[in-house]
Amino acid sequence: MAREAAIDVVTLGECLVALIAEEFGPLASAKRLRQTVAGAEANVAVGLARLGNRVAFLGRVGRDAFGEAVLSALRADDVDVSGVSRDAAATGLLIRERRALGRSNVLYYRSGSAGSKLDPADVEAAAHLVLGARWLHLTGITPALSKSARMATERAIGLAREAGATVSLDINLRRKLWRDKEAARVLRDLAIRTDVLLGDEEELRLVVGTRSKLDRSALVRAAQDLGPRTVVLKLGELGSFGVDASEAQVHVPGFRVTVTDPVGAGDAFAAGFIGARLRGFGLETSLLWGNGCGASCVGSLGDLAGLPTIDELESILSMQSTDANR
Ligand code: KDG
Repeated sequence: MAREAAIDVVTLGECLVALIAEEFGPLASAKRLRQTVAGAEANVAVGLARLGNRVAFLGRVGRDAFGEAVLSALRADDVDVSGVSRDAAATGLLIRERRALGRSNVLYYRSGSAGSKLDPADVEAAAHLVLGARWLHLTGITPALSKSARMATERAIGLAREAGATVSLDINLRRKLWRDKEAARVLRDLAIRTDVLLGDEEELRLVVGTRSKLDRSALVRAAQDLGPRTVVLKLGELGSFGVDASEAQVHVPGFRVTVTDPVGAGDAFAAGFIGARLRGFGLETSLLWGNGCGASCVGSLGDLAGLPTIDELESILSMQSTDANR
């Protein structure tokens, strides 16, 4: 008898409070910091929930006010937080500036945080959620947090494999958390065991292990050779490029959009892409959904504010046709 999945997607990692400078410029002179909630996997969880999916987030937060803030934000979007426990350590915090041009500097206050204490026992305690899900989404941030968080990631893959769920990995290289050499080794080892691999050019090159500049086609092919059936190269404002088991490669151009805050766009993209896949859409439409969610996200300050509902996404998509229709 077919098993009715209680949850569509499970994801795990560290959800933090983010204090984001409201005005542009260096953090040292920021006057106002806006309190929001962030964390790549939690962003994807909220993005998928807004698209109508049943999503569970696993992790730890502190028994402090910021832990409360994280839980309230996830609950407000109907993300299942039954797999989030409260830890004696503090909830992780990040503070970031806003830049009109170039990357924004980020300060992390997360070493030894509650989120970094995630361990395989947390995944074991939520095994029913992972075993009942259709999809497990991971990012390269969680294994960079601590040895126990890395082992939790491994355990989640094991359970998802047992359940026959699809496993995706968004590389999300965070150089403030680990060195390239270790990141490449660990992330390649994870990529080998995933079905869907997402990353930008630099991240895919790191995982593939090449210093040479490959063209898009060769890069996604090389990543596919590691094991994932589907590889997505995120191109920012230029859209996205992907390959899947059909072997066809597709480029879907990005949306023209006024950028208020680019951070979180990659997570929004992942939510859109996975959301489309879960509805049975092909590669091209899934890339389009990813682009649409990414474009919607960058229009608002903070990672979560601009994540679209399904109605909002449909209205965005009606403004753009795919390559095939041009
Ligand atoms: O992708 C956005 C994330 O970078 C942000 O929400 C914080 O998860 C985060 C991190 O570890 O950098």
